[in-house]
Amino acid sequence: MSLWSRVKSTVSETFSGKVAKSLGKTAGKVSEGIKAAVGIKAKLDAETREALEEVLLQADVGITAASKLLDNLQAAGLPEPLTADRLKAALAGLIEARLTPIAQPLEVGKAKPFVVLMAGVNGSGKTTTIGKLAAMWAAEGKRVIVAAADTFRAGAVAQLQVWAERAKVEIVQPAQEGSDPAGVAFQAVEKAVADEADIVLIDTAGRLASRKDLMDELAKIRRVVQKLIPDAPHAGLLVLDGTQGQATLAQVREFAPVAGITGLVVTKLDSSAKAGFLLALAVQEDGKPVHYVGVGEAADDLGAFDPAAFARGVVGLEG
Ligand SMILES: Nc1nc2c(ncn2[C@@H]2O[C@H](COP(=O)(O)OP(=O)(O)OP(=O)(O)O)[C@@H](O)[C@H]2O)c(=O)[nH]1
Ligand SMILES: [Mg+2]
Repeated sequence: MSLWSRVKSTVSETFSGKVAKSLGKTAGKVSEGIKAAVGIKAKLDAETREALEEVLLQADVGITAASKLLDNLQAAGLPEPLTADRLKAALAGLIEARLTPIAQPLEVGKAKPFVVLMAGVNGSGKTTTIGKLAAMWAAEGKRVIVAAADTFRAGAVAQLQVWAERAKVEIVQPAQEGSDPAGVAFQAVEKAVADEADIVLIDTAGRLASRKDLMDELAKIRRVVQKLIPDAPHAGLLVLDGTQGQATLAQVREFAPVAGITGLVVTKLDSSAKAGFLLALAVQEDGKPVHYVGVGEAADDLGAFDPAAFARGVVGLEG
């Protein structure tokens, strides 16, 4: 290893670099598949197209998004002989273009306090994401309060407490296990108003959308918070487990109306072999913005969704 590359690898890695690396599981399949597909004919004919479609489907891109990408690729008229590198570069450009419209930052300065409700299925990464966001915003000098409104799972409050201590932010906790989650959310927002805090992050218990009683509870949290601030929660973030691929699309449809979902966070890209599902999210007509992606369990393993880094990472292009 040269001195320079050793220096580069020890100096703090950029988040985009982390994203590219974290996509290795998906990229491995895509990269090998592209090489094999191009190896057949070195041109983009029907047979190559079919092989590429198979590659995209394996990465969980989904049939609709895969067809659109391949139509774009054919329209681009790639020079022959087609090489894997040329194809990867072209595909990365097209993927980036598809994802750019849904890559939108979350503007937390729009209200004070800015109230964020987190929702999602069990284990999707809600509490971890709250911890990471709290750490990030606190480091920017914002005053953050987290609300432990997961009063359902034993250990959920303690888990959030660890994150709150680490991020040095305040936490509002239930009086006892099983307390009304809406009450905890109310108290946290009330405190944020009194203390002039900038951001409130409300953690909620994981739930399946098929449980109407539990979904009603999310609606109740929103209603109760609205008694204090009529246009709150200002953001409803649905946390999607990136390892679940296409299965997350149904979660978006089901949670959106009840939980007032305004945007998405995609976690566990580092463990996912199905990261292509973000393209399926992007081609949906009501495509929700993706604000953040998670690439690991540490506090700094969360960052804004960068479509260029994602696109290059997912096809296995360096840097
Ligand atoms: N590798 C990896 N693991 C993650 C990421 N985000 C969360 N996790 C892990 O996923 C597991 C579940 O995370 P939690 O934050 O507890 O998920 P949750 O949605 O709050 O879970 P419930 O409250 O039980 O519904 C934990 O082991 C986290 O460390 C990520 O981006 N990458
Ligand atoms: Mg949790």
